[in-house]
Amino acid sequence: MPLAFIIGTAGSGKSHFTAAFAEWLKMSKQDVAIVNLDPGALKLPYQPDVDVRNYVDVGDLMEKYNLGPNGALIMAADLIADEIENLTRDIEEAHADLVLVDTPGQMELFAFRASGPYIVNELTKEPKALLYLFDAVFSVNPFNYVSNMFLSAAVYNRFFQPQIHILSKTDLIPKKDVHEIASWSANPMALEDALQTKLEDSKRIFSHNMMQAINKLGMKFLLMPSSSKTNEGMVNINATLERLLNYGEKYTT
Ligand SMILES: Nc1nc2c(ncn2[C@@H]2O[C@H](COP(=O)(O)OP(=O)(O)O)[C@@H](O)[C@H]2O)c(=O)[nH]1
Ligand SMILES: [Mg+2]
Repeated sequence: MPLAFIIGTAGSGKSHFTAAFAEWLKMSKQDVAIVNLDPGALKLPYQPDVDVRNYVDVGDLMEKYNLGPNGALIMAADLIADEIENLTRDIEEAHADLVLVDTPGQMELFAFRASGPYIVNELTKEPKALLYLFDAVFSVNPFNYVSNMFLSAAVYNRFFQPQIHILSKTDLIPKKDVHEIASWSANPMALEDALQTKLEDSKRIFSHNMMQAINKLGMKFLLMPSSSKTNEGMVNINATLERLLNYGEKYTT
């Protein structure tokens, strides 16, 4: 069964997106399972079908190795890799047509340590994709937006899996800002204009060079607006995911 990994910076809305998208899929009669891969999650907005916390306990690690919360979280992220067999078995037992995987709160613990790409590779040999979340509130500033673009490219460079780019929490910003951010993803000139208007003359060369790097790296994607509060975007995201994972077939046959 295909797997979709939800990824993004801390607080970008991964867990709530996972919950809302799963609910939306269930209402559309899709058979979906949810995996929680965040060993540090205290409260989740969904009931996971598979939960890494059954195998890796951050509290136990703090006690056993005399670690603080950060050290224990790093250790926990690495230990997930040892649980691949258990997680794979649990996922198979869920018998779903699509599996949504909510990844650890702090993205670097997953994307920028050895365990993350190992887990993504080993968890299944079936088609998979990453859903990378851009926080809308953070992305309103074009410089933040560009930082996030580079981060998403760094994530791609770690996993080399098909990646869908999502603008999360759009209910928190005005519609015109949603359109503007989406226009930056569709049109590099619009982004360059937005950067230029925010800069003093002396710094404009910097933004110009940055745009050249973006164009050279081929960092081209269409950002898909979404809200876990209003379910905006779920239809489009699902259609894109279906195309990526199943070449246009439904998850359920
Ligand atoms: N208004 C609104 N708030 C959201 C949305 N998605 C997440 N949030 C809030 O953003 C915060 C972080 O969300 P969470 O899903 O825990 O982020 P994660 O760390 O990436 O898993 C929480 O307080 C959520 O209630 C959304 O679509 N709309
Ligand atoms: Mg989370």
